[in-house]
Amino acid sequence: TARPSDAPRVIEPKNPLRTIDQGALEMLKVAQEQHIETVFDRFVAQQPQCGFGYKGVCCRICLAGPCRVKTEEGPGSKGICGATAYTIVSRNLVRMIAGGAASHSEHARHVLHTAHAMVEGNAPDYEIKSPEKLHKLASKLGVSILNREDQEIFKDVTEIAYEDFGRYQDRPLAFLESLLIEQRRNKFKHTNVMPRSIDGTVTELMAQTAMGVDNDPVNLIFGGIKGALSDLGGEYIGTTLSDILFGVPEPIVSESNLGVIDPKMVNIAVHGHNPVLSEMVVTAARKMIDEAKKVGAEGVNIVGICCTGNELLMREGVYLATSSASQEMAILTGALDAMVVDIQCIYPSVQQVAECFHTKIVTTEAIMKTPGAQHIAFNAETAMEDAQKLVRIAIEAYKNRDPQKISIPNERHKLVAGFSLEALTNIFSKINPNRPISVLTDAILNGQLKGVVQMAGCNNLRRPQDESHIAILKELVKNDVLVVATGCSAGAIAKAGLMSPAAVDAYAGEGLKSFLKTLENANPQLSTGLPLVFHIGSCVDNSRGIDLVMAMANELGVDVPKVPYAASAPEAMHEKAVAIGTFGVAMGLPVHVGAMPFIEGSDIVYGITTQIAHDVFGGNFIFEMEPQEAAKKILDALEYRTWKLRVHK
Ligand code: XCC
Ligand code: SF4
Repeated sequence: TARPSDAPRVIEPKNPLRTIDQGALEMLKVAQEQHIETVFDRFVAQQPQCGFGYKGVCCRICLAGPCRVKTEEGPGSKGICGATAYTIVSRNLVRMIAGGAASHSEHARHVLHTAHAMVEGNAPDYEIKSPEKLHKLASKLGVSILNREDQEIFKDVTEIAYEDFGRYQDRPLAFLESLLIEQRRNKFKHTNVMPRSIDGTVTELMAQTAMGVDNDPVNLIFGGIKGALSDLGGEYIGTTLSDILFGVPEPIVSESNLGVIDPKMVNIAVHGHNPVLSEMVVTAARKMIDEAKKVGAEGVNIVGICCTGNELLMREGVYLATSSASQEMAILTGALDAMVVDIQCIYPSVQQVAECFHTKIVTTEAIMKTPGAQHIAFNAETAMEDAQKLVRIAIEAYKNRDPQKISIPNERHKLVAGFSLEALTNIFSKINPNRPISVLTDAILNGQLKGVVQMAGCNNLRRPQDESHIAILKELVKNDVLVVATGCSAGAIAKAGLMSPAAVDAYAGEGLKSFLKTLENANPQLSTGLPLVFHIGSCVDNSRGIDLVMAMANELGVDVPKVPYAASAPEAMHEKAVAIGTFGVAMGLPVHVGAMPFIEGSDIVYGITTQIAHDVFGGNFIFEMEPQEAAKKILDALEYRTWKLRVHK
């Protein structure tokens, strides 16, 4: 069990060079020379962070608090109301999950509103880009597709999605159910964690964790699992509807790291998570080259940051400039004319950094504003017009660039992204058209691959940015693990040049190498070759990973806890990551987390997450900060499953 430590375990807490990203490191020099404060300085200034908060034993959910659990015994071992460490720790954890579920779902709701506006004829700039995906989803949801217009079908699908959010309380989430294999559906029903509405579950969790309500850690954590499953339900709505509206990702070539910012172009960074507006910005930019030329630029260059970047990279091949911890660095290049932000993971500091340059920050969502930044409200009805306004702001700002202040790192790396489950299935089907997923599962059964790991999650500066992502990735691929990646983990890998076909020879073990080569030979249409790591998308696209693991379970004829598939969030930061990790465990996966969540203040809660969860759901958390150790534990978990599978086949 856990050994509570008194303060966060931070690597070299006083060292301001908290990144291994070469592009970010170059910009960090500029920041230091110009005395511009960044996240790296603020991280150091926060050290040492509060040990009570870190252990999860600080409660401030009622005005009698804050209460901190100070001792093991006596009145000081409880909050004023009598809440013990296990109650306080689990309540805090569950509220983080609720926050994550709310975030992902709000993102999905926004895509849904846009889809709904479109089928009602109120969003003329949007269309159904993937009727195939619509038909497939509709069939899974029980919506008739025979002799019906796509618009009609989509309307029914959006109705079901709205019901999932909250209109319906008498049945489980339809989208979530359609994603699950039967064994998991039954498991969630029997353990009473199947959510009935996303909004209802988040509200219920807030009520359950309020002062003087639930204080049973097991009941609380099970509530958290239900919250995490509604997070997944929301993610899946986000992914599927985005695919229908903007297209299902297919392998696509692009580049990553700050060197993609082009001094000769008007540069616009799109940052956040939601593709609904940024997709329009990309289209608008392609049409506005002439306007850019009028101010002396060669064109408009859209670059992505965080998951908006991932969404656009996957579908449009937009360059991925950088990821979460280095978002300020894009502005420090002095050549970013505008940063258009939507929601989540946007540092409030970007406005302050922008004020040292000519860069315009523009917020676009009603729930996300920044003092000093311009706000252009997104409106589905006038999306293209709004997008053009945004591009025009950047073109105007370009005129104010200070050439003295421009310094763009040379760092940029080729990559291949766009591996939706559909794309992967298509690649596998060239070898086995009838049972495409067996290509993957057979490679595991015959020992060519050790299994699959889904790398996900953020940056967390307790360790140097990207260091853990890269170290764990290298260890996994060397040991013949097929890695799929999302979010800022995918960002870390891309920025370091490891999402390229060229990286295969340098880093893949023999088994993985031959597996990828076989796929390549069967798929001559993929002229670029296959990369070392398959980018499966943004944070909400972690649902694609779940889709993949369900397909593998089906193919193998087993429940998920037997599938050699693990997840890893080496540098988890956001509440969303807590929710994702939790649904991973509920799905039956070993889930490595490299940034300790705030639970060490209670051995009971630690035990529930690492052991009891395993007994009930077949998945478990692996908390390990040290990347080499983490890789070893992930490999062990995979090997155990693979061994058992082979024995029983
Ligand atoms: Fe945010 Fe999605 Fe985390 Fe990156 S990985 S820091 S949540 S952008 Ni999802
Ligand atoms: Fe303190 Fe209890 Fe109030 Fe929490 S709910 S702040 S432990 S009195």
